[in-house]
Amino acid sequence: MLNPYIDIHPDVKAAIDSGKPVVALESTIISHGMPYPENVQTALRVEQAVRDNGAVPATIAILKGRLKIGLSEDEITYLGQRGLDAIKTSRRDIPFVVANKQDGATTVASTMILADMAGIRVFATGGIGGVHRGAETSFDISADLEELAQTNVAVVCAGIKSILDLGLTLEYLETKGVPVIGYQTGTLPAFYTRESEFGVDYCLDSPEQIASALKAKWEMSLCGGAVIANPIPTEHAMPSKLMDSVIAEAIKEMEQKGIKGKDSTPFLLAKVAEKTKGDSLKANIALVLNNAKLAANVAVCFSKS
Ligand code: PSU
Ligand code: MN
Repeated sequence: MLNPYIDIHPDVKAAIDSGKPVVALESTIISHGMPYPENVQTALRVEQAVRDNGAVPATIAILKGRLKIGLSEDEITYLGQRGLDAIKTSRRDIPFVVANKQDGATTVASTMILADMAGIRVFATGGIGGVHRGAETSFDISADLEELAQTNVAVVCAGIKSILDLGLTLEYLETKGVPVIGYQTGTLPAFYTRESEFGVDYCLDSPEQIASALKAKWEMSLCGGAVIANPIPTEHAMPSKLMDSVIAEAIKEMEQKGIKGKDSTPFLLAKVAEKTKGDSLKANIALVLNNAKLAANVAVCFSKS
């Protein structure tokens, strides 16, 4: 039974009730991941990409304390305009945002939680949180990883962004039993670039193969999610040397300013966009659209299986 805090958009509800494919989309990427108005334009284009590929989009957020599964165009615009004034909401924050009737932008972790409440199994975003560089002293490990360990939602992303420690993030996911699937690639994509020095656990070439692995996992009650790493389209990939130096500078500035905790990721994303004069934003938009398409294809196959 659904909890009394949830509102499901009628189109999403109709799709869920009739077993049609649905793709969840997060909202921290809208409020904290991109500037206005690109954030709103992108969120609407991502929804359209899901529709164009045969699934129903459900952008997830908390508005005035209500858990929203599927937003209207006006609600997406509202959230995009609120930007950093919306509360970046991860698992620990949900009850407070709800009790105080606030606006919360959901991270990967909390989007997975709300998608699961509504019975949505496939989710598309740009990048997931992970183990931050220097985590051996800062202990900064995203709650996204713990969520992937326990909640049955598959997350399509463009791999792991190198603001994070890719190797440690993979180790953490392995410990927690979370598979990292490369879509048509054996190497882990690093968000802005198609490749990194790390491999994926499984290279799968089709949405059908991904859907059947997910079905087998969950039918055996093996709890938890999966990371589906989809490389950025070649024409939008950024030079890896450039990104390495930009990210290193951004991390240095973050340390000098003493920025920590939940502010780290939004700070780094904004700095990288600033330092690449918007090129990284273009790449970000292209990869999210690409992920929406793959997620819709997987959701279609999953709904038939
Ligand atoms: N990575 C991106 N773009 C984003 C995020 C991560 O490339 O917008 C957001 C996602 O919502 C993710 C969150 O769940 O940042 C992780 O934040 P933290 O590291 O504080 O857990
Ligand atoms: Mn963190």
